[in-house]
Amino acid sequence: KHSYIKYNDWETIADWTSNMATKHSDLVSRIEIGNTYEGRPMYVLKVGQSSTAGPAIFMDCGIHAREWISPAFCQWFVKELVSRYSKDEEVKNLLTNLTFYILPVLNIDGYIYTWTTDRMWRKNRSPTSDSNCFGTDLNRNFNISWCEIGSADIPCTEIYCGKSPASEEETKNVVNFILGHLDSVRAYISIHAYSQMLLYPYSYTDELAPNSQELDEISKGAVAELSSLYKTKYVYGPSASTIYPTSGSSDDWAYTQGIRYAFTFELRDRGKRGFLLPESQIRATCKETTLAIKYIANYVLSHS
Ligand code: 0X9
Ligand code: ZN
Repeated sequence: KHSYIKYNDWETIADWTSNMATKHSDLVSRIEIGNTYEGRPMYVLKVGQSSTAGPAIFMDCGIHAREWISPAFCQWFVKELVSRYSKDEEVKNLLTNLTFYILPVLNIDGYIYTWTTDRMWRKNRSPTSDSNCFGTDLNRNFNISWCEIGSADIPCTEIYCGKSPASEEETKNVVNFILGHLDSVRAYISIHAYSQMLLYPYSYTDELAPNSQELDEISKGAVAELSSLYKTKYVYGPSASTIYPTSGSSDDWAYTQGIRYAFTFELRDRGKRGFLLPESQIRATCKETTLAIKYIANYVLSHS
């Protein structure tokens, strides 16, 4: 049975996407963007008052299979939007004037594998040139400085970049969706765990992004909002120097497609439980993160 304060398995999440679209058909529709390597449909929930063709925000969760708090957050955020639409002027204003595209689990095959076989699995589940090793790191597979830094062309590593840029079905489906919506998508937000960080481009180089000052200001505001609830400490900054350099990541790719507001969140905690964040922390983590995302959404709305 689905719960916002538990980790849900994929089947439960898939049913939930269908139910949200049915029960809240005025605000939510479900879009299939293609299949995973193992053939499962990938779903994006489009949330907003469908009449408006305004700006849009794309958010992905669950690129990395073991980061269970990430899909939990995407589910929570959709619930927050639909349940507060009629009672909360801020949410009403957001949903009237912009569209959220929310991908609750990007790496579905990997997510299922963490439930059935290996809780610490990170990558997707496609075969590689090494018959002993499976999986590409989808956050190294995008076509931006592909396989140059903070990634490896060795299939058995956790940061394997894949056999070519966007070689993976999951990557291709996201790329095609974004390219098809480039006229409206103003922000790309990728949700990971853990470390309590808010990162903005670039990650593939130490150079500062053209609007890095603006991204820094937004991050400062978003982190202030997040911390206002439970005093959770976050650091923010350019990804390469704040966490470590990576190439082929989704945020840098989106940014170089012209999406000027690109962010990666690393949610709770700072390492005590790490990827095994207890269910008792889902509610607080989702509540504080919601404040940060709303802050970014309000900024994007008033600057587009
Ligand atoms: O290594 C990663 O992909 C991210 N850390 S995680 O522990 N969730 O795997 C960090 C990504 C930093 N790079 C970008 N923001 N591009
Ligand atoms: Zn991650």
